[in-house]
Amino acid sequence: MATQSKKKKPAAKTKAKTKATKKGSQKPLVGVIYASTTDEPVMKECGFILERFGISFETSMFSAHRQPEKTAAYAKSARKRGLKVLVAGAGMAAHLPGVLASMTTLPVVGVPLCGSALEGQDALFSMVQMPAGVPVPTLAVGKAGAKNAALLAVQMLALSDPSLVRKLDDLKKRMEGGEKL
Ligand code: AIR
Repeated sequence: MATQSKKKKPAAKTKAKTKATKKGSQKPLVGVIYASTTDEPVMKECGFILERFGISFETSMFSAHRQPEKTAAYAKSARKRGLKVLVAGAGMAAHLPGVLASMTTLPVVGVPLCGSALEGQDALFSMVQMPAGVPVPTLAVGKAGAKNAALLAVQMLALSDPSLVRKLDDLKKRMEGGEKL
C-alpha cells in the first residue's frame, strides 16, 4: 500500500505575514512590503528612514508569486485604508511592485534586491522594465535603494506637508556637512 507523505507546514520564509506591523500611533501612510524573509534585513533600512522622518508606516511580507491573492487584496484595499505610497522590495524575478501597481492607483516604488546568481540585475530589470501604463519608479539595487525609496516616499508626502519639507531641507544641509544616510 502506498504511504501518504505527511503534509508539510509551509516554511516560515514563504508564509505570508498577514499582520502588518504598525509604527507610530497614527494610521500608516506608507506600506513597506517585501517578498521574503531573505529581503527583510535590507528593507529594514527603509523603515529606519521613515522612522527618522516620523512617518507612520506598516510592513508586510508576501510574495506576488507565492501569495498572489494576498498581493491582490493588499493592493486593492491600500488606498481605502489610508495608505499614500507603497514601497515594494523583491529579488530575482521581482514582480511584486509591478503586480501591486497593476491593481492600485497609489504610487508604488520598487526596490530591487540582490542575492541571486545575477546579483540583483534580474530584479532591477524585472522592476524597471514596466510596460507603458503601469509605472514603477525603481531605485538602486539593495540598501541604497531601500533608503532612497523611503526618501522618495517622504518627498511625495512632503508635497502636502510643509513640516516634511523642512525635515528634507535639514537633511540636505546635514549631507552638505558630510553626513551620509
Ligand atoms: N521572490 C519571492 N517571491 C517572488 C520573488 N521574486 C524573491 C524574494 C527573494 C528571493 O526571491 O524577494 O529576494 C529569494 O526568496 P526566498 O524566500 O526563496 O529566499
